[in-house]
Amino acid sequence: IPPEIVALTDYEALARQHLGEQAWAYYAGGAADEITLRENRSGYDALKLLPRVLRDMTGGHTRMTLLGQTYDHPIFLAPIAYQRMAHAQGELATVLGASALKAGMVVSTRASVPLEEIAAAAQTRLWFQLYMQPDRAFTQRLVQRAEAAGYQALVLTVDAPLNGIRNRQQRAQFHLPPGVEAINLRGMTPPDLRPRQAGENVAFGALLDEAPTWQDIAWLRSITTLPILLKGILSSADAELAIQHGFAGVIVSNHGGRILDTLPATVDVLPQITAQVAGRIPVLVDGGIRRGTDVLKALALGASAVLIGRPYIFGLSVAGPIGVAHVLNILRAEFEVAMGLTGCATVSDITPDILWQR
Ligand code: HOC
Repeated sequence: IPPEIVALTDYEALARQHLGEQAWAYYAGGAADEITLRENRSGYDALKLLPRVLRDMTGGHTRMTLLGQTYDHPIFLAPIAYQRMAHAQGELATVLGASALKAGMVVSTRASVPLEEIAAAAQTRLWFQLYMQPDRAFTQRLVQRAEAAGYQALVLTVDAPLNGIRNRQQRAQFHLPPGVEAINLRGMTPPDLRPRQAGENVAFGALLDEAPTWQDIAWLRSITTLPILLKGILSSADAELAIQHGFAGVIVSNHGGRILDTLPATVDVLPQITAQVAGRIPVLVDGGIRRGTDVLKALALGASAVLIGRPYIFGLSVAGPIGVAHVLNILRAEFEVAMGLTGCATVSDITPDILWQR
């Protein structure tokens, strides 16, 4: 690792060289004008911290419990598709980096390595991210494979029943490189990847007819004993529905600003959702987290944990498993410093009063 890489953002410029134009457009880009992509980030910068001093910090640590399990720190790896586009070993390299820092990792339905191989290489807790497929039998087999391989939770992503308008990818004429595919979906083409006739609807009467609804959740719960988190909500009404439908947790997410542009930053809607949920289930958040102070702010707003996406992909592309571990290590250390300097000895000490009110 070059010594000048000291912060997550330092990986970006290097990653751009390693990834090449198309993969860079895929990973770094967002939807349309990328307003949400930018605001996910600037939302954290706008929040200011208010330290408390002279508190007893003896025995401080970053450990936390989630869904009945203990984690060394509240930083997870978000599901990201096709990681062999960023590094030859793809998700196998990522899981080694995650294991080194004991970070929970959420593996994408569209991983480019078989989910069983990722699990076999893991020395950390894995969750499996699920896109429900119109073919229920296929979805059930996928869930059974994840259960059998030892994944500890399912993360149902619901904010992308169809893809966003990705102008940056279009301008770069993005296509998957040869040899990289959603290998866990072999034998089944997801609706959005099916060829379309000229003039055919892109959403209504097509993809949206096959998209899952709240009515499918009871079925999903009936085929698994794993806890299921709902990923991709921004509305407190949907958080309430998630509780009513038996979800074990929610992940506040706008899909990294990649699907619909001009959605609010996740950090801006987080307080309404944590207020609505009121501790009944854990609330996690992703989008825009680049600093330990961002992790601290998310927890102060009531999140139980955060997920990072692009930063670890950039680390992966530059230095494989070591890059992923380095990104996690930098962020975890920054979080510890931010806790220490605001007077929070444990994550349960992180409360809204460490956020400055103008
Ligand atoms: C219609 C499905 O998460 C990404 C991935 C894949 C999105 C699939 C959209 O590129 O953000």
